[in-house]
Amino acid sequence: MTARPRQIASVFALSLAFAAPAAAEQWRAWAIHPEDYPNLVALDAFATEVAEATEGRVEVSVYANGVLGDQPDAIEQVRSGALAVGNFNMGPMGEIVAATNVLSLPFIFRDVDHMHRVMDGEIGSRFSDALSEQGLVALSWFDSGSRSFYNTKRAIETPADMDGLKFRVMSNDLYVDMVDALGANATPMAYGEVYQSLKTGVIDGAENNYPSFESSNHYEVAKFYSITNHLIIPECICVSASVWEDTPEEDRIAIEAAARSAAEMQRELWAAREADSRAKVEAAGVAINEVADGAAFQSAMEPVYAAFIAENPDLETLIRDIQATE
Ligand code: GTR
Repeated sequence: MTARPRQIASVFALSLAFAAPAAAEQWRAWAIHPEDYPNLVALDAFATEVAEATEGRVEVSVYANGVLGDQPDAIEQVRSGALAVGNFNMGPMGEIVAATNVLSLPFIFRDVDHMHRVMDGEIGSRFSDALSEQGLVALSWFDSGSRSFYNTKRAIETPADMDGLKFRVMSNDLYVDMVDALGANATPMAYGEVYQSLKTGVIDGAENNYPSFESSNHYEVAKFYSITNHLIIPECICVSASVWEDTPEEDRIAIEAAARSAAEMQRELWAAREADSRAKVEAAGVAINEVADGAAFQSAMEPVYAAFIAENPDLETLIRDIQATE
């Protein structure tokens, strides 16, 4: 009676050994958002396509909710090869890859379509080259919409309304300069700490797109969302260069294709999620307003651009080329 299950078990073990060769590469992928977020849905599709297209030679496991560390930390882990993949926003990337700071200049893109035309064209490959010099291979670009300010105190109509408010920013000095230039105070802080800090009054506000404002629950505490659209920052699926070097050419081609389809999927899901998140926060009582004087926010950024160009003269051409892109 007992011989049979044992026999089955050994046959099973044997077939497993053939089905999943020991050589399968395990790639851990860092992501900051929850499972139902467009990025995560697309990363899961990426993982499935990679497994199929490489016939199981590469297995991607996606870790949501930033459980593998905060973003600046995760960028370092991917650079060192401790993690294989990250879905990174170019905001915190600026501290490591200087050229990507250009993407963090407020109002550098006129709208999301402009950002797509830039990132999907020749200029996008200049950013990929800069990333790969720092150990990161950008396989494709995700959307993260446009960011606006929200806070617990009042609607912002003009920069003067920001006076004295303390805003959380992502880890990048450029954002401190941006908030300073608007007459408010900036506190760089990890994304995961923002909810509690808003709740306890350590900060008065932050800035983000609708899906992040909603999925992070910041809207439960910050009831004023004022549309400034000051930042449009692309995100990458980035692979560790050291892991990439060890990946056979044939698999690289398949993985690149999977990353491109994941980006297409993410962009479609993104558009729908923006509308859903906006509706959800409004239903929860968030007052959303278009700022009265958008041009005042833009002109307040002139000194930020001037200081940035003075410090990074080699990046001026890149700025001008983006601005000149139709
Ligand atoms: C989100 C972005 C995250 C993270 C976050 C933040 O929009 O997708 O990668 O950068 O903003 O504000 O820290």
